[in-house]
Amino acid sequence: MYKMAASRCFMSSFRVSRVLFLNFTLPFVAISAAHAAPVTLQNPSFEDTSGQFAYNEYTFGTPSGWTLYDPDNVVGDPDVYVGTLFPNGSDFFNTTAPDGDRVLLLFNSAQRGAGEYGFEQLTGEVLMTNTRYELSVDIGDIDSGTDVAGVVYNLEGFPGYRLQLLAGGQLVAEDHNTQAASLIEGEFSRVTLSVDIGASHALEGDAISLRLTSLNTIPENDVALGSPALEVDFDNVTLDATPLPEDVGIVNPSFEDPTGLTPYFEFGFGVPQGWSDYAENNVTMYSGVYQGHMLAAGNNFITNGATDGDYVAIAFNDVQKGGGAYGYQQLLGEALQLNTRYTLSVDVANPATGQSGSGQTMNLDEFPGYRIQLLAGDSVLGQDDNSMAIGEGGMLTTSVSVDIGATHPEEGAPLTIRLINLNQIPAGYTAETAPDLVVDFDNVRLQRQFLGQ
Ligand SMILES: [Ca+2]
Ligand SMILES: [Ca+2]
Ligand SMILES: [Ca+2]
Ligand SMILES: [Ca+2]
Repeated sequence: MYKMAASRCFMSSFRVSRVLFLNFTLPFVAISAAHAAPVTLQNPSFEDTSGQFAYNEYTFGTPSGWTLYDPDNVVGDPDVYVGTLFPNGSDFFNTTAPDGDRVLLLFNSAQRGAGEYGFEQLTGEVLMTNTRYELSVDIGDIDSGTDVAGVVYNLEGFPGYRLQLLAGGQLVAEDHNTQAASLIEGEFSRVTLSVDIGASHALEGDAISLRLTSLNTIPENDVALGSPALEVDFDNVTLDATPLPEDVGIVNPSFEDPTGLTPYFEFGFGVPQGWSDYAENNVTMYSGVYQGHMLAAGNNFITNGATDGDYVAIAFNDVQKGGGAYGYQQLLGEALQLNTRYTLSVDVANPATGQSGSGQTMNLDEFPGYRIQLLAGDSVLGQDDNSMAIGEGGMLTTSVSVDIGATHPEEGAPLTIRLINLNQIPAGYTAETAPDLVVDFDNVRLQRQFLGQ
């Protein structure tokens, strides 16, 4: 049926094939932790005790770099202590401090249940979009014990904790005691609060602060525990900001737009909107070399149909076999940026022999090879040169990832994507005996991820 006359007059018979739409969720792209940028914090491990009152293994007062958070005026009672503890590895905790010598101490025996309190810190950073923030801290559930002065403390149970990430004083994300059940008496546990800020956020540009508190909740089994003092300890606070991948705009990335295409049964012939012709040896000038899109129904050339939407791009050839690679390219409205990872993903199909809507069976038994390229100016930044073995009727996702460093000769040059049918004659065939040589494409995506300076 592809053997249409060059004049492209249309057959009058019409038969619609059964249409199945199957969509696949593509796997989440893992974000490389290597690009996490730590946010500078003051006294994040509570080792700086300047300005505090030292007493045996304790210091009392507000740790340098931190600000008291005490909306209910819990702190100030003589039996509420905030400051630091030097765990010796046997009393109170089974280990020494997770980092350095000291940990933050929030101790309360006289204002139990009187309100949440703790410390907060304003960072020098502002909230950025397209960024993952990870606030991590070691949380200690202190056990009962005897201090250097010989005083015995009942510290059974745990009063709860809260970690908060704020911008402009407004809450961005919090961990409201979600890991309490996994904390162990006498141990520290590292807890991470993670939040992804997308392309927009109401608090973008506002100064980031973080807050660590004791919920100061009286345990349900308080009497059985002997009405213990309520204490939470913290150590080794870190805040990482990792740029998230952002989508780069592509016109008609899934080939759903029929604009400018000439319909013919499940096909639309022509160069899809947003894309332009790419051809070696002017191969696409020949009748019998078809570009366009195809309604990719399941069981019709592509077993599971289009992976995104209803249509795929076609690069079909039954007359110029081996005559030169061809396909599509798109010049993007995006210039090459330094210190950036670009990841180009394309679904590539090897259509199987099947019957078109016109009733004609097409022999597509082999595969002529594909090439996916990302260019800046005239330079190929990265490519997949036919690395995937795609079974007949199958469609697989390829990913081309390239890291651009601090300098690049094509900095500022516009990016181009190419989707190519290599048009290679399969082994064991000649140009005369080869089946029709077809590659299909769908779901083109390009992401950029800032790698840091
Ligand atoms: Ca420490
Ligand atoms: Ca405890
Ligand atoms: Ca599509
Ligand atoms: Ca095939």
